[in-house]
Amino acid sequence: MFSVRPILRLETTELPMADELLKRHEKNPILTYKDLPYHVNAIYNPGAIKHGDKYVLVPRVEYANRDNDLHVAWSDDGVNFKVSPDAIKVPGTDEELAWEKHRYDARVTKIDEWYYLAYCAQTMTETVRIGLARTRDFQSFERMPFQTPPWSRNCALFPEKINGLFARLERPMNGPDAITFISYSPDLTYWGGWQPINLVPQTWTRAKWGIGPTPIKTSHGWLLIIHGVWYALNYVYRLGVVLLDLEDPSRVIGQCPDFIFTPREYYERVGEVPNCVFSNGAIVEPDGEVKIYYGAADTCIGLATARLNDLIQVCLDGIQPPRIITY
Ligand code: BMA
Repeated sequence: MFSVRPILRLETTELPMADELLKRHEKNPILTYKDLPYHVNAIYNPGAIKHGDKYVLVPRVEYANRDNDLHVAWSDDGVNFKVSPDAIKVPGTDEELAWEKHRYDARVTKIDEWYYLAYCAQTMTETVRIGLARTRDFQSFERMPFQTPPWSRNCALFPEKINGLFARLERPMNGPDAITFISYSPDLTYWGGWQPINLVPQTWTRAKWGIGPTPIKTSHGWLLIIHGVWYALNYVYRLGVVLLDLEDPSRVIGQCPDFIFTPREYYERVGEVPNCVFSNGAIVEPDGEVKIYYGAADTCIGLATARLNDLIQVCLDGIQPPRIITY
């Protein structure tokens, strides 16, 4: 668990505006299609974790035929990554592999000595469900049972058992009625006890919302970075943050009403899917810095950093009443 220094009530003027909590890295975008040794369309939406003293990303690579698969990228400093030229191989029968014409949006969770990758497994005809693989070293991978029937996306395992059971978040549907659920399992095969995660809807999440990276355990609750979507001319993808109860993570105990990150830079505004920042990977450093890796415009990868304390604070500040503007 990441225990943070006690949060003092900060003067309003000292706490950055929600939209200024994350600082973009000066080397952004840190990975682009040019980082593969052959012709690809895009690299984005990486899962992220530390393995020993190495930073590991599991990005989605979109090839020149527009199939998608997961690769591994390694770094000593969390900024300069080298991407493996080959996709991760998850052994499977023909039937299993037919579910996985595309693999993408992996959330990486360490439980005991295993790293689990919960990813979107999508067929040729775009039916999508959650696949699960595990590895100890990011070199060889074992297949685990499919986690859901179709349709489900945005899944992450919690990094420890809760009340003696594995726990996960996933979103069984798409569209405005899509609800993120928590469920529990004794063995990562049989799941039950579904409970919805009841966020207070905000305008910027109204089209849909889903989880971001694997939940982060803190002394104040499970910190969950989310994505939220609403229309401009097209969908606009932004990031937000909520806090879930440690014992019963279906309970939202804090929620920042504002988004904390929104497309502003050229590489976030322009690309395959414009106006999109989407994160499924974050790493918390021992000093409380959170490295948030994100896909920008479904085209490349950016890095933004925040203070864990600040992210918790804006959740605890709570749901603000609607701002009433009088003319
Ligand atoms: C979501 C997922 C993400 C993608 C985003 C924007 O629904 O498919 O992988 O980055 O849309 O296209």
